[in-house]
Amino acid sequence: MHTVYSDEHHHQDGNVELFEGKMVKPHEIPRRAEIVLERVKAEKLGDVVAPREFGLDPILAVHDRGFVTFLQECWGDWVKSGRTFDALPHVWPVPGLLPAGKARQVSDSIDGKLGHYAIDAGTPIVAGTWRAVHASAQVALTGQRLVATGERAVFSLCRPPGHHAGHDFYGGYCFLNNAAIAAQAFRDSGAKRVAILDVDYHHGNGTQQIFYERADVLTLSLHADPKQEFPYFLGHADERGHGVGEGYHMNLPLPWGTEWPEYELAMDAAVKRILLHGAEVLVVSLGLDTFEHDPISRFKLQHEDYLRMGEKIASCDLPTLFVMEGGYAVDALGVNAVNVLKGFEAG
Ligand code: SP5
Ligand code: ZN
Repeated sequence: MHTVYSDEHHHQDGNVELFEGKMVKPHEIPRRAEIVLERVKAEKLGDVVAPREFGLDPILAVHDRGFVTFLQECWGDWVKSGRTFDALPHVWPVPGLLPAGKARQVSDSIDGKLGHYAIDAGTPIVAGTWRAVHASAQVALTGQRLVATGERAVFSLCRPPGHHAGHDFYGGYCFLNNAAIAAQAFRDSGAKRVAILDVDYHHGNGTQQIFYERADVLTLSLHADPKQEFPYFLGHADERGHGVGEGYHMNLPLPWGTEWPEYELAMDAAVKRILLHGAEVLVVSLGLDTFEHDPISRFKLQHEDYLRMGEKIASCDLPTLFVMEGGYAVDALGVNAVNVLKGFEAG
């Protein structure tokens, strides 16, 4: 299996995230991608290839133009306003703030803009953020092209991750939704039915939102119950899509403490739904923060469980693009990610 990788991710290297009431060192760090790359090479998974450049069009097929411009210009505006440290929001337009019928307006102030587009204060924007997130999307798109032109499976080693980013919002360490951009590119290169399976510990709220009213891209997410975990406000089992998209989203929330036997049952339900959809291609949002020693998560999957996860994904028998998402037990991240890919190849 080829791995697509770019060093550009190093440009996203924030100093702080707001976490449990404190400003702490970010969990989402460059070392994450390095250690996965090292394991890919050590295990001889296959060639490591550089991304091609597909430009902005496939990004704008998923994301709002004003939002993308904000991501491109944020750091410059932040610096112009006299700040030198990481850009984080501190005020948000909660739904009840505005009178009925009054639309939200984007402020001229960078602080207003940050609150407009961000869902959390855990996702720092720094000088190199746009450069890194643009490259991360190109890594996903390059993997998409390889699968669309005949590879059975490709690993897009994306960083920063993407599944919390929606049409016009960012957060949860995510800026552009790499998996959604790739899925849309599959549609635009001729696939009629696509599925996105999200196995990150956290609910893939951005992916859910982007495809919520569509029947062509089936989205499924296995995650910690939002009653207990980030992103807290959605990811419930009764969110099933809307309009023509009704029935084309599936949430499988699981409780803290989930181990492989329960996780496997949820995966079986997901695989069954993917096959029923008649998907021609599968995109996997591959988060490894379900690991028992993940520092911010509370599932209990073990190293070997990731081999089984890969076999289970292979049982869909579909051309598959793996897109890297979360996972913060950094020392174990390479082993766990590559175990999924090796399990897939054996399956
Ligand atoms: C891509 C990805 O995995 N993003 C995750 C972002 C999570 N950020 C907020 C984490 C809040 C965790 N609070 C700890 C709850 C105790 N289990
Ligand atoms: Zn996660």
